[in-house]
Amino acid sequence: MLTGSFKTVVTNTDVFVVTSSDGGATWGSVTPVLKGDPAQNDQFYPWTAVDSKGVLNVAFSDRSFDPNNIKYGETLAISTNGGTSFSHMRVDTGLSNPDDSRWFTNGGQTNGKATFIGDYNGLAVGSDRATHPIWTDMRTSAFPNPPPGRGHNTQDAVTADPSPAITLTSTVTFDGVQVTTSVNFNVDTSTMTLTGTATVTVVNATTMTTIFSKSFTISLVFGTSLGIKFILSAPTVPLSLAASCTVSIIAGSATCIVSRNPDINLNGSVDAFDLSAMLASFGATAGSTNNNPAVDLNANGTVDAFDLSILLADFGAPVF
Ligand SMILES: [Ca+2]
Ligand SMILES: [Ca+2]
Ligand SMILES: [Ca+2]
Repeated sequence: MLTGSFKTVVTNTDVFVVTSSDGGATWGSVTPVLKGDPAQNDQFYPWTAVDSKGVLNVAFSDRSFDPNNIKYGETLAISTNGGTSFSHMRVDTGLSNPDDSRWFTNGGQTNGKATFIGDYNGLAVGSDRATHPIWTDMRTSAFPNPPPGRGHNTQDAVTADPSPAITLTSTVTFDGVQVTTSVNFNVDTSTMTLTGTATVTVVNATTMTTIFSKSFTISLVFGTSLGIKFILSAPTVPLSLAASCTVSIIAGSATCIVSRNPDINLNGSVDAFDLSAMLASFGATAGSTNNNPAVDLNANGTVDAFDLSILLADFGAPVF
């Protein structure tokens, strides 16, 4: 029994799985789909679907993204071991406020009427193993000017492909050369791996003569972080360049930033050697006795905080 205002009641519902292998005569242990911080606040309206490879998908509304436990997003949890453990990802791109109910409110005001966000969510998996969670979405940005007497009457259907292609081609002029970075990756959420190819091409910005070109084969496990960073090195002479690439599994996108190579000693990792090399020249400019152009990562003529932030952001990232 709940007493007092529904606005002030503290709730913390969760989503669980429990299995039976004998037609429901007996049941195993109850397993929470989310644990720790991701399970904070309310998770509700779960739906499950199993794909052709036996991967268990569970989608549900999730208030863990709002510290106030009001707005909800949508989480997709994935188990490759029959529900013993789960990885999870957020699949919505904007939170919904249940007080913006489409049926009984007007412009976000409840007008003393009950809010209503539907009776259940849905989830289906196609023969291509793409998962399709569906929920009542009430973000105001998608429908900022609802008709009079209606709430923010928008609903989204969202799909999450287990093997989406992530591609990027970007060209920048840096350090007097033109650098083109392209990536083409696939994501396998059942093995949590990112695989594909990346190419870095460096050409003379004036003559367009190729100075360096290399294609990299990449396979990286992204784990539960659902994001990954890696460095593509382009060992040009006299100063080695690099593209620092970040892939967001959730956004399905990649970005690559070109700089001088943060793996300053070219030993295959961005590490303490590189940091100490930078600190030895910190503050140096062209005329300084301790100047080292290789550690001026952004090529602005000074070994400065910009360079340090690039190195720290790349610290520990694998170098190809
Ligand atoms: Ca919870
Ligand atoms: Ca290094
Ligand atoms: Ca600099």
